[in-house]
Amino acid sequence: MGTVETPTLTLAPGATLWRGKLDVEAQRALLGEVLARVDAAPFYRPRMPKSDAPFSVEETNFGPLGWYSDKSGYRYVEAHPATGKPWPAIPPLLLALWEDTTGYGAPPECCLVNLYRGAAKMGLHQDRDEQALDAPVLSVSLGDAALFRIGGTTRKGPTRSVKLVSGDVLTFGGPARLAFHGIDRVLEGTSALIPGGGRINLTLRRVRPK
Ligand code: MD3
Ligand code: FE
Repeated sequence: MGTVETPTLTLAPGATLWRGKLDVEAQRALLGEVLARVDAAPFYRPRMPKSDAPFSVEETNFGPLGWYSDKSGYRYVEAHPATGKPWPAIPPLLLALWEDTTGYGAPPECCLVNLYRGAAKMGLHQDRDEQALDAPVLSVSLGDAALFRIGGTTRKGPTRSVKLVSGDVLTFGGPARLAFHGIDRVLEGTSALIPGGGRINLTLRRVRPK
């Protein structure tokens, strides 16, 4: 699928960076699959639990379950909050990538799509709304480069910063599955891939046990 063999980098035990895994042709093909689905499931701005403050990131989802956040809390939902329709199917290119890289014996159930424009960022957090914590998480970066931060499984303690560029793929399994992570900032204008600019991150997760 237009993937290239590049050295993989271990960022932390269980956290693997497949730098440049998708070549530009594969990035364009994947972006096409993403944008075709965004027409039916448009980006919306989630809100923080309790405070109701808007995220700086816009989101949508593909797959049987979508990750959603509003004043009531974080949860997985089966339908788009604005259209009420089921989320579009996960792009086939991503299902193939999941098989290729994770070896997990069941497909992902959620593809969260994050759109970063302007000053959008994501604070340090853990992904722990899933029951299937034995499954790895897979992330694909498209568009502008970003500064990604990853630490350990407690909020305090050392972190490291890694620049992610379009076509990079990350997998987080085992001890890295509950690592704190976030996006400090996006380096605006570093890629021309996305119409209108910005960065799209696709995160694949298994939610329920096999
Ligand atoms: C490390 N998204 O949506 S992807 C998220 O680039 C999220 O949009 C970021 O964190 C983004 O929850 C980072 C990299 C990532 C995703 C999931 C992880 C890193 C992870 C799960 C466990 C550990
Ligand atoms: Fe996360």
